[in-house]
Amino acid sequence: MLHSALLNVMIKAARKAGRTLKRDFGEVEHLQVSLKGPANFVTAADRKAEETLRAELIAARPGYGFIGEEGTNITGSDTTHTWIVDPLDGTTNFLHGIPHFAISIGLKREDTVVAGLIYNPATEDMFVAERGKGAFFSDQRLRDQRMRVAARRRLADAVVTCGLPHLGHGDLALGQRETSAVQAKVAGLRRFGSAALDLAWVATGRFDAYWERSLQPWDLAAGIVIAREAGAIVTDLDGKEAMLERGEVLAANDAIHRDLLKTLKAA
Ligand code: 2AM
Ligand code: CA
Repeated sequence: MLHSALLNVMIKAARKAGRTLKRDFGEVEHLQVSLKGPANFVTAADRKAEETLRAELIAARPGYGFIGEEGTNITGSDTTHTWIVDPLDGTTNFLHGIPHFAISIGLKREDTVVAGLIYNPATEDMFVAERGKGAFFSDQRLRDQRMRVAARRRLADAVVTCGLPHLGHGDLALGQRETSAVQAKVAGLRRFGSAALDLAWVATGRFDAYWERSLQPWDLAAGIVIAREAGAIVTDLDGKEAMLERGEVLAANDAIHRDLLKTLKAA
């Protein structure tokens, strides 16, 4: 599979930032025993990755805007295009030496995300999509396999992943009502800690569905186009299109999406 010039730009940037992140992740594993912990080190790794991504993406598409989780906010001369970037999604996992984290790069044109890339440097899992052109997966062994959401139609067969409120973040009572309601109906409920990878794993069919609240645009942008191009229905928790504005998401195939939306609304 030959990727477009646009995807090649995104892949090159992600691989470059990913090499450094992977090296830093190796260091973090050794820092667990120090009293101060690796927090400052991780913040530095995060910033360094954003700086690499910004430099690479702006060099390749000079006019585009750029919004990054670590605070970069550039308005470009071409105001129709904006990169929406999370240099390290799943920071808590990274900090704890858990190899489930990702670089997420979305490209928004006007109000639509038209391209997305999610890359886990620890496993080299890479998920890419362009609007209208399908979604593709590659890793160390597999090259560019087309992705498709899982075909399971019943909640009773579904393995569902979610995000959960945690210390100082989100509505704990609502989270508990929602997880209880879903738990009672599904084959399994999971919490992996990276919104980007949760969406990517729905696209590959590993998870049947994913929902979460209290997210930021950079957690979601790339994953929205990747999941959609793999055949997922992706909406906010009202069943509408305001995922980025409301910071919430539900992604699944049509049948599971319909039933899960009903379950969540009733919770
Ligand atoms: P992060 O690792 O880049 O912070 C976990 O539920 C998901 O929520 C992760 O993708 C995490 O991204 C994201 N998230 C967004 N805002 C967050 C916050 N304020 N605290 C913790 N996780 C947050
Ligand atoms: Ca994030």
